[in-house]
Amino acid sequence: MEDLSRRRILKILAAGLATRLLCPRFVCGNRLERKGPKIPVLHATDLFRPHMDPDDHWDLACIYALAYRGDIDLKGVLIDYPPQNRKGHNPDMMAVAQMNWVCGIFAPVAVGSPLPLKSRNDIQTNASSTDHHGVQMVLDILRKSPQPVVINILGSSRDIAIAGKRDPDLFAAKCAAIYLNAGTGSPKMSLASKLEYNVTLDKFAYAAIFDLPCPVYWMPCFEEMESRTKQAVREYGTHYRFRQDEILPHLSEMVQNYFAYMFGRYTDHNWLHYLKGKNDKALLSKVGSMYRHMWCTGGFLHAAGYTVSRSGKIAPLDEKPNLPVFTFDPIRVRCNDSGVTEWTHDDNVRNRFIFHVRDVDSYQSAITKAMKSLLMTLS
Ligand SMILES: [Ca+2]
Repeated sequence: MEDLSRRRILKILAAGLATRLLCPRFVCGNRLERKGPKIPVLHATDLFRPHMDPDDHWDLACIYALAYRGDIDLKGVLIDYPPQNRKGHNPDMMAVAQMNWVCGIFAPVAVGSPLPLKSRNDIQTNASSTDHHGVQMVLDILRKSPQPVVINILGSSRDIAIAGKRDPDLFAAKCAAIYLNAGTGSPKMSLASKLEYNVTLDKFAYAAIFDLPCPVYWMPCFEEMESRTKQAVREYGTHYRFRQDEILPHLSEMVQNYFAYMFGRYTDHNWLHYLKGKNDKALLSKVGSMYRHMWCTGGFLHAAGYTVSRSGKIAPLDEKPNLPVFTFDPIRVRCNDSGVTEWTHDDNVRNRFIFHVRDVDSYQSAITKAMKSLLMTLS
């Protein structure tokens, strides 16, 4: 009996070693093993139930897929306080609970400040501890993390701006990078330009992010607001779109249920049983035929150490892949109190970068394929 167990253990160890030798960088299969330490990530998002723009639910699934693969250590999810005119919308704790459960991880979740900034240096000294639920989470995660943390901003910049202005030394030491998904990437915005939605959520906060003493990877949502109506891919805008049935039917039954629970606008508390139930095929087929506008995917991959080839392959950055479909270029950038930006290329700058689409013809298909392969790793 003892011999049999020993033989089985040796067999398992030998199989593990063979897998490592056969797969050059990562272990084969869905659960990947990173060479270096996982990148700590804090995800700040305007994720609501019922949903507003469902792109944040797609983004949440992508960030959890990176955590599930072992690329990142998801330190927490910070959800914006619902905008003033959206009283029926609550921070979607249930979507976070579902993704935590699907991935077998335990990321905490907090809610952002309801108080708009009064200036770009406003740290809201009179705010209550509930007002600063999210700000405290940001500061706590940065203080406790042995490694510097990447912060993704997908909605309002408010909580990250307050945290950064309250403790700039902490941000200098412990914020690895902010991936700022907001604004327009035209090199010189006119003062009359229409502001992008995430900027309008808190203009002072958006401006404050450009002041912080940490690297900022700026991901303007559009090159200019006029390109939104044309829906074209532009060099200095992250926007792309995809038809949802390019990806949805290829996902696991549970992940399809995660999306259906959001698309169905359920506001009950049945999140676990819904996740484990049968797929609502009629609902999934209806939403499958709809297009989804997206922005943030390239930044998630870049923060985790990847880029995307023009054919849609996710490629490690340290292998310096040929012809990536996007890069981040060093820039000198200024943002005034009204959220109006002005920037120029500058190879000497080490802490400000702009997202640059290197091939506008293949970006949309490449990034959609990359997202599909990422989400298909979730079981
Ligand atoms: Ca968003």
